[in-house]
Amino acid sequence: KELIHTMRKSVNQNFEGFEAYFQPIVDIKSQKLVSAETLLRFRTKERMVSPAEFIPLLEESGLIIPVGRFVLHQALKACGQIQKYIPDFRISVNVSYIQVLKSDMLTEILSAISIYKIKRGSLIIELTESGFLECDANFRRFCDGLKRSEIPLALDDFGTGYSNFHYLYNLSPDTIKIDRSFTLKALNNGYEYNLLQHMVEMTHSIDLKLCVEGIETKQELDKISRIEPDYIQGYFFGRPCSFSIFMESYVTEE
Ligand code: G
Ligand code: G
Ligand code: MN
Ligand code: NA
Repeated sequence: KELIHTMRKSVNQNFEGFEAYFQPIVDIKSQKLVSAETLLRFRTKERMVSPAEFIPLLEESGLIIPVGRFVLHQALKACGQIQKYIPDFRISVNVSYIQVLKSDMLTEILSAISIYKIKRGSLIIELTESGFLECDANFRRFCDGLKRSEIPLALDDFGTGYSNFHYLYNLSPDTIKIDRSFTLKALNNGYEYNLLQHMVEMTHSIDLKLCVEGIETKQELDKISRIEPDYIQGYFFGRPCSFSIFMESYVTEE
Protein backbone atom coordinates (compact mmCIF):
# COMPACT_ATOMS: atom_id res chain seq x y z
CA LYS A 1 0.00 0.00 0.00
CA GLU A 2 3.06 2.16 0.21
CA LEU A 3 3.16 1.96 -3.56
CA ILE A 4 -0.28 3.61 -3.80
CA HIS A 5 1.06 6.47 -1.71
CA THR A 6 4.11 6.79 -3.96
CA MET A 7 1.96 6.76 -7.09
CA ARG A 8 -0.45 9.34 -5.67
CA LYS A 9 2.49 11.65 -4.99
CA SER A 10 3.72 11.05 -8.48
CA VAL A 11 0.32 11.93 -9.99
CA ASN A 12 0.46 15.21 -8.09
CA GLN A 13 3.95 15.87 -9.35
CA ASN A 14 3.04 15.95 -13.01
CA PHE A 15 3.10 12.12 -13.35
CA GLU A 16 6.79 11.89 -12.60
CA GLY A 17 7.86 8.25 -12.82
CA PHE A 18 5.03 7.29 -15.17
CA GLU A 19 5.91 6.83 -18.81
CA ALA A 20 4.04 5.58 -21.84
CA TYR A 21 5.95 2.90 -23.71
CA PHE A 22 5.11 1.74 -27.23
CA GLN A 23 5.33 -1.69 -28.82
CA PRO A 24 5.23 -2.07 -32.62
CA ILE A 25 2.41 -3.95 -34.37
CA VAL A 26 3.19 -5.13 -37.87
CA ASP A 27 0.94 -5.97 -40.81
CA ILE A 28 1.81 -9.52 -41.74
CA LYS A 29 1.32 -9.14 -45.51
CA SER A 30 3.31 -5.96 -46.05
CA GLN A 31 5.63 -6.58 -43.07
CA LYS A 32 5.18 -2.88 -42.34
CA LEU A 33 4.65 -1.07 -39.07
CA VAL A 34 0.96 -0.12 -38.88
CA SER A 35 0.34 0.61 -35.22
CA ALA A 36 1.63 0.38 -31.67
CA GLU A 37 0.21 -0.63 -28.34
CA THR A 38 0.68 1.92 -25.58
CA LEU A 39 1.93 0.24 -22.40
CA LEU A 40 2.28 2.11 -19.15
CA ARG A 41 5.47 1.95 -17.10
CA PHE A 42 6.14 3.17 -13.56
CA ARG A 43 9.54 3.75 -12.04
CA THR A 44 10.22 4.71 -8.42
CA LYS A 45 13.58 6.00 -7.22
CA GLU A 46 14.52 2.43 -6.37
CA ARG A 47 13.06 0.24 -9.07
CA MET A 48 10.96 -0.35 -12.17
CA VAL A 49 7.56 -1.65 -10.99
CA SER A 50 5.80 -4.32 -13.04
CA PRO A 51 2.39 -3.38 -14.53
CA ALA A 52 1.01 -6.61 -13.07
CA GLU A 53 1.76 -5.08 -9.68
CA PHE A 54 0.82 -1.42 -10.14
CA ILE A 55 -2.19 -1.57 -12.55
CA PRO A 56 -4.45 -3.34 -9.98
CA LEU A 57 -3.38 -0.78 -7.36
CA LEU A 58 -4.17 2.10 -9.70
CA GLU A 59 -7.58 0.54 -10.25
CA GLU A 60 -8.45 -0.05 -6.61
CA SER A 61 -7.28 3.42 -5.56
CA GLY A 62 -9.08 5.21 -8.41
CA LEU A 63 -5.76 6.64 -9.59
CA ILE A 64 -6.32 4.84 -12.87
CA ILE A 65 -8.61 7.75 -13.84
CA PRO A 66 -5.96 10.52 -13.89
CA VAL A 67 -3.20 8.11 -14.95
CA GLY A 68 -5.39 6.67 -17.72
CA ARG A 69 -5.98 10.21 -18.97
CA PHE A 70 -2.21 10.80 -18.92
CA VAL A 71 -1.67 7.62 -20.98
CA LEU A 72 -4.38 8.58 -23.47
CA HIS A 73 -2.84 12.01 -24.02
CA GLN A 74 0.70 10.62 -24.37
CA ALA A 75 -0.58 8.05 -26.85
CA LEU A 76 -2.46 10.54 -29.03
CA LYS A 77 0.44 12.97 -28.99
CA ALA A 78 2.79 10.18 -30.09
CA CYS A 79 0.35 9.11 -32.79
CA GLY A 80 0.24 12.63 -34.22
CA GLN A 81 4.06 12.73 -34.38
CA ILE A 82 4.33 9.32 -36.02
CA GLN A 83 1.65 10.16 -38.60
CA LYS A 84 3.99 12.81 -40.02
CA TYR A 85 6.03 9.86 -41.29
CA ILE A 86 3.38 7.13 -41.51
CA PRO A 87 0.05 8.80 -42.35
CA ASP A 88 -2.14 5.76 -41.66
CA PHE A 89 -0.47 4.90 -38.38
CA ARG A 90 -2.81 3.98 -35.51
CA ILE A 91 -2.28 3.85 -31.78
CA SER A 92 -3.94 1.48 -29.35
CA VAL A 93 -4.61 2.26 -25.71
CA ASN A 94 -5.61 -0.19 -22.98
CA VAL A 95 -8.77 0.67 -21.12
CA SER A 96 -10.01 -1.37 -18.20
CA TYR A 97 -13.52 -1.93 -17.02
CA ILE A 98 -12.89 0.22 -13.91
CA GLN A 99 -12.11 3.25 -16.07
CA VAL A 100 -15.38 2.85 -17.95
CA LEU A 101 -17.37 2.49 -14.72
CA LYS A 102 -15.80 5.32 -12.79
CA SER A 103 -15.52 8.04 -15.39
CA ASP A 104 -17.08 9.31 -18.58
CA MET A 105 -14.48 7.59 -20.75
CA LEU A 106 -16.17 8.31 -24.06
CA THR A 107 -16.31 12.07 -23.47
CA GLU A 108 -12.73 11.99 -22.30
CA ILE A 109 -11.61 10.11 -25.40
CA LEU A 110 -13.47 12.40 -27.79
CA SER A 111 -12.10 15.54 -26.17
CA ALA A 112 -8.53 14.16 -26.20
CA ILE A 113 -8.89 13.27 -29.88
CA SER A 114 -9.98 16.80 -30.71
CA ILE A 115 -7.00 18.30 -28.85
CA TYR A 116 -4.47 16.30 -30.85
CA LYS A 117 -6.39 16.64 -34.11
CA ILE A 118 -6.10 13.05 -35.20
CA LYS A 119 -8.76 11.04 -37.02
CA ARG A 120 -11.09 9.09 -34.76
CA GLY A 121 -10.16 5.87 -36.51
CA SER A 122 -6.51 6.41 -35.56
CA LEU A 123 -7.19 5.48 -31.95
CA ILE A 124 -7.94 1.87 -31.06
CA ILE A 125 -9.40 1.11 -27.66
CA GLU A 126 -8.15 -2.20 -26.25
CA LEU A 127 -10.45 -3.67 -23.69
CA THR A 128 -8.26 -5.48 -21.19
CA GLU A 129 -9.11 -8.57 -19.31
CA SER A 130 -9.55 -7.22 -15.80
CA GLY A 131 -13.06 -8.53 -15.52
CA PHE A 132 -15.36 -6.51 -17.75
CA LEU A 133 -19.06 -7.14 -17.59
CA GLU A 134 -20.91 -6.91 -20.85
CA CYS A 135 -24.24 -6.75 -19.05
CA ASP A 136 -23.35 -3.53 -17.25
CA ALA A 137 -25.30 -0.62 -18.73
CA ASN A 138 -22.41 1.85 -18.52
CA PHE A 139 -20.16 -0.58 -20.25
CA ARG A 140 -22.63 -1.20 -23.06
CA ARG A 141 -23.17 2.52 -23.49
CA PHE A 142 -19.43 2.99 -23.75
CA CYS A 143 -19.01 0.31 -26.42
CA ASP A 144 -22.03 1.56 -28.37
CA GLY A 145 -20.65 5.09 -28.12
CA LEU A 146 -17.31 3.99 -29.54
CA LYS A 147 -19.12 2.37 -32.46
CA ARG A 148 -21.17 5.49 -33.14
CA SER A 149 -18.03 7.61 -32.96
CA GLU A 150 -16.21 5.24 -35.33
CA ILE A 151 -13.49 4.48 -32.81
CA PRO A 152 -12.27 0.92 -33.32
CA LEU A 153 -12.43 -1.58 -30.50
CA ALA A 154 -9.95 -4.39 -29.93
CA LEU A 155 -10.71 -7.30 -27.66
CA ASP A 156 -7.53 -8.05 -25.76
CA ASP A 157 -6.33 -11.34 -24.28
CA PHE A 158 -8.56 -13.47 -26.47
CA GLY A 159 -8.21 -17.10 -25.54
CA THR A 160 -7.88 -16.47 -21.82
CA GLY A 161 -10.48 -16.74 -19.07
CA TYR A 162 -12.38 -13.48 -19.37
CA SER A 163 -12.09 -12.75 -23.01
CA ASN A 164 -14.07 -15.29 -24.94
CA PHE A 165 -16.69 -16.02 -27.56
CA HIS A 166 -19.33 -14.42 -25.40
CA TYR A 167 -17.71 -10.99 -25.73
CA LEU A 168 -17.27 -11.49 -29.42
CA TYR A 169 -20.97 -11.26 -30.11
CA ASN A 170 -21.86 -8.89 -27.27
CA LEU A 171 -19.24 -6.24 -27.91
CA SER A 172 -18.71 -6.70 -31.66
CA PRO A 173 -15.06 -5.58 -31.67
CA ASP A 174 -13.14 -4.68 -34.84
CA THR A 175 -10.08 -6.69 -33.90
CA ILE A 176 -9.35 -9.57 -31.60
CA LYS A 177 -5.94 -10.00 -30.05
CA ILE A 178 -4.78 -13.51 -29.33
CA ASP A 179 -3.08 -13.65 -25.96
CA ARG A 180 0.54 -14.80 -25.81
CA SER A 181 -0.39 -17.79 -23.68
CA PHE A 182 -2.63 -19.06 -26.48
CA THR A 183 -0.02 -18.25 -29.13
CA LEU A 184 2.45 -20.42 -27.21
CA LYS A 185 0.00 -23.31 -27.22
CA ALA A 186 -0.62 -22.92 -30.94
CA LEU A 187 3.11 -22.95 -31.61
CA ASN A 188 3.54 -26.17 -29.67
CA ASN A 189 0.42 -28.23 -30.28
CA GLY A 190 -1.39 -29.27 -33.42
CA TYR A 191 -4.81 -28.97 -31.87
CA GLU A 192 -4.40 -25.33 -30.80
CA TYR A 193 -2.69 -24.52 -34.09
CA ASN A 194 -5.73 -25.83 -35.97
CA LEU A 195 -8.03 -23.94 -33.65
CA LEU A 196 -6.14 -20.71 -34.32
CA GLN A 197 -6.33 -21.31 -38.04
CA HIS A 198 -10.10 -21.67 -37.79
CA MET A 199 -10.31 -18.58 -35.62
CA VAL A 200 -8.58 -16.63 -38.38
CA GLU A 201 -11.09 -17.94 -40.92
CA MET A 202 -13.99 -17.24 -38.60
CA THR A 203 -12.91 -13.67 -37.80
CA HIS A 204 -12.32 -12.91 -41.47
CA SER A 205 -15.72 -14.28 -42.43
CA ILE A 206 -17.36 -11.76 -40.11
CA ASP A 207 -15.03 -8.97 -41.21
CA LEU A 208 -12.85 -8.77 -38.11
CA LYS A 209 -9.08 -8.49 -37.95
CA LEU A 210 -6.94 -10.80 -35.89
CA CYS A 211 -3.68 -9.89 -34.15
CA VAL A 212 -1.37 -12.59 -32.81
CA GLU A 213 0.64 -11.52 -29.77
CA GLY A 214 3.86 -12.90 -28.39
CA ILE A 215 5.87 -13.80 -31.49
CA GLU A 216 9.53 -13.85 -30.46
CA THR A 217 11.46 -15.57 -33.26
CA LYS A 218 11.60 -15.79 -37.06
CA GLN A 219 10.67 -19.46 -36.82
CA GLU A 220 7.56 -18.62 -34.81
CA LEU A 221 6.68 -15.87 -37.28
CA ASP A 222 6.95 -18.27 -40.23
CA LYS A 223 4.78 -20.87 -38.58
CA ILE A 224 2.06 -18.38 -37.61
CA SER A 225 2.24 -16.59 -40.98
CA ARG A 226 1.03 -19.75 -42.68
CA ILE A 227 -2.41 -19.36 -41.12
CA GLU A 228 -2.59 -15.75 -42.37
CA PRO A 229 -3.58 -13.59 -39.42
CA ASP A 230 -3.64 -9.82 -40.03
CA TYR A 231 -1.22 -8.41 -37.47
CA ILE A 232 1.69 -9.55 -35.35
CA GLN A 233 2.89 -8.08 -32.07
CA GLY A 234 5.87 -9.52 -30.25
CA TYR A 235 9.49 -9.24 -29.26
CA PHE A 236 10.54 -10.42 -32.73
CA PHE A 237 9.45 -7.05 -34.14
CA GLY A 238 10.22 -5.14 -30.96
CA ARG A 239 9.80 -4.80 -27.24
CA PRO A 240 7.85 -1.97 -25.64
CA CYS A 241 10.10 1.10 -25.55
CA SER A 242 10.07 4.83 -24.90
CA PHE A 243 8.70 7.22 -27.51
CA SER A 244 12.14 8.49 -28.54
CA ILE A 245 13.54 4.97 -29.00
CA PHE A 246 10.38 4.00 -30.90
CA MET A 247 10.85 6.92 -33.31
CA GLU A 248 14.53 6.12 -33.85
CA SER A 249 14.07 2.39 -34.24
CA TYR A 250 10.90 2.10 -36.30
CA VAL A 251 9.74 5.43 -37.68
CA THR A 252 12.42 7.86 -38.81
CA GLU A 253 14.74 5.04 -39.92
CA GLU A 254 12.19 3.58 -42.37
O1 G B 1 4.14 -4.77 -20.65
P1 G B 1 3.16 -5.52 -20.06
O2 G B 1 3.80 -6.04 -18.85
O3 G B 1 3.29 -4.07 -20.30
O4 G B 1 1.66 -5.07 -19.62
C1 G B 1 0.98 -5.90 -18.79
C2 G B 1 -0.49 -5.55 -18.77
O5 G B 1 -0.72 -4.30 -18.10
C3 G B 1 -1.12 -5.35 -20.14
O6 G B 1 -1.55 -6.55 -20.62
C4 G B 1 -2.31 -4.47 -19.84
O7 G B 1 -3.44 -5.26 -19.55
C5 G B 1 -1.89 -3.72 -18.60
N1 G B 1 -1.62 -2.33 -18.99
C6 G B 1 -0.47 -1.81 -19.48
N2 G B 1 -0.62 -0.49 -19.72
C7 G B 1 -1.89 -0.17 -19.36
C8 G B 1 -2.66 1.03 -19.39
O8 G B 1 -2.22 2.10 -19.81
N3 G B 1 -3.95 0.94 -18.92
C9 G B 1 -4.50 -0.22 -18.47
N4 G B 1 -5.75 -0.19 -18.04
N5 G B 1 -3.81 -1.38 -18.46
C10 G B 1 -2.53 -1.35 -18.90
O1 G C 1 -2.32 -5.79 -22.97
P1 G C 1 -1.62 -7.11 -23.05
O2 G C 1 -1.90 -8.08 -22.00
O3 G C 1 -1.81 -7.72 -24.39
O4 G C 1 -0.09 -6.62 -22.97
C1 G C 1 0.89 -7.16 -23.73
C2 G C 1 1.93 -7.70 -22.79
O5 G C 1 2.68 -8.72 -23.43
C3 G C 1 2.93 -6.66 -22.34
O6 G C 1 3.26 -6.97 -21.04
C4 G C 1 4.10 -6.90 -23.27
O7 G C 1 5.32 -6.45 -22.71
C5 G C 1 4.05 -8.41 -23.40
N1 G C 1 4.61 -8.93 -24.65
C6 G C 1 4.43 -8.46 -25.90
N2 G C 1 5.08 -9.21 -26.82
C7 G C 1 5.71 -10.19 -26.12
C8 G C 1 6.55 -11.28 -26.52
O8 G C 1 6.85 -11.50 -27.68
N3 G C 1 7.01 -12.08 -25.52
C9 G C 1 6.70 -11.87 -24.21
N4 G C 1 7.22 -12.69 -23.31
N5 G C 1 5.89 -10.86 -23.81
C10 G C 1 5.41 -10.02 -24.74
MN1 MN D 1 -3.33 -4.93 -24.53
NA1 NA E 1 -2.97 -9.80 -24.51
